[in-house]
Amino acid sequence: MALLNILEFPDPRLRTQAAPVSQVDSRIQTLVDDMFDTMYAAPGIGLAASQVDVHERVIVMDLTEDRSDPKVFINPEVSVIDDDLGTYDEGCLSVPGFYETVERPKVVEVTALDREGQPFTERLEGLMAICLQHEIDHLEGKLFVDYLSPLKRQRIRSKLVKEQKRRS
Ligand code: QAP
Ligand code: CO
Repeated sequence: MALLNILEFPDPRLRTQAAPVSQVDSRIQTLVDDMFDTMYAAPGIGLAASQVDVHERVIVMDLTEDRSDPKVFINPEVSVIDDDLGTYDEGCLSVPGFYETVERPKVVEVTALDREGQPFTERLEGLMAICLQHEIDHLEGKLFVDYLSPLKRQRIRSKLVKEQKRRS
């Protein structure tokens, strides 16, 4: 059991593009396990490795209240099934305390490797589809605040910087 430090906006390390995982070995499995510990402790429903300053393409997710459906996506590739868009009030462990409406495709298909390095393909919709797209954005160095107006983003940035200074 290990808790990892979660980077917070506007930390520039969150802008790093993550590299593909070349081999799902015990190092990656330990990272996955530590990411679940960190996400469940927060608590959160999704976490990308970028958020814990590991710039490799690894995502963990569990939308259930009782932590009964842990999902791992390594090197995820997502394709949009149709161009039907939906909105959701998204949050992020790297943007604590802020929730804003973001629009994304409603249904996607993902191909990825699981914790054992086995490839799988799944069609996702609802919160699963939203959360996966949000987490894949992290791997590209993108945050949900990037979809907001510059004014809203700047307000969130100022409040978080103030809070971070207060804590340090
Ligand atoms: C990403 O976010 C997500 O502000 C996962 O104070 C969220 O787990 C994708 C959290 C919603 C789509 C929709 C946020 C915890 C957790 C906070 C999270 C906070 C404490 C966020
Ligand atoms: Co996030």
